[in-house]
Amino acid sequence: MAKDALIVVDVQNDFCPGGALGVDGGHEIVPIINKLMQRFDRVVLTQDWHTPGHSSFASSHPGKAPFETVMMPYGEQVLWPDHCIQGSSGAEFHPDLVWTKAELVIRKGFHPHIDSYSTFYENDRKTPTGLAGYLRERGITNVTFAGLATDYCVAYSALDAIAHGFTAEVLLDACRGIDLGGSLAAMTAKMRKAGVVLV
Ligand code: VGL
Ligand code: ZN
Repeated sequence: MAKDALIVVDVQNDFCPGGALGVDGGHEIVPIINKLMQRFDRVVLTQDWHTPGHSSFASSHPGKAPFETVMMPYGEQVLWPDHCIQGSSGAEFHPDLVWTKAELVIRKGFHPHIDSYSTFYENDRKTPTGLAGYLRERGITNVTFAGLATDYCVAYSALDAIAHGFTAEVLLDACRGIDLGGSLAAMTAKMRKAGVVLV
């Protein structure tokens, strides 16, 4: 029998309206996720957790604006407004998120020179966060995703879950997307093709 975990991705102030990288309707998923957490026996949260001056920030690249791209040693990287800086109020979980039940908080994006969308691997696709080992050791075989943003951290995480041999589903009602240059449609198609169950 499948053993399930709910992974709540980056429900942080900076990804909600009014935040540094606010996702439209980001706050609307908070009550939905609060209910979901009660239904799952195992809940993991992820938290985007960048160093000040992180290399994924446009402000770290003179002449570059947010949402432009640069080449990093590991490939193309979108540049973001400064967001989710370690210890800042923007990096805190949304104040209405009831996350008492979470058994693990996975932080990501804390290496100054590598961004991390996926909660399994950083954007160099080589540096693991340790989540796969944690899930395996606990006998978890199916992971369900909710959170922000659908087309970045949620999608990359769901694709990596499949790559690691877990079954994965994304609860679209409990996610909101950034949608940069068609990224929402592109990543949704990619997830479907990889075998992620989109609910
Ligand atoms: C995210 C862009 C930059 C996300 C994090 O949580 O989807 N997107 N950092
Ligand atoms: Zn980030």
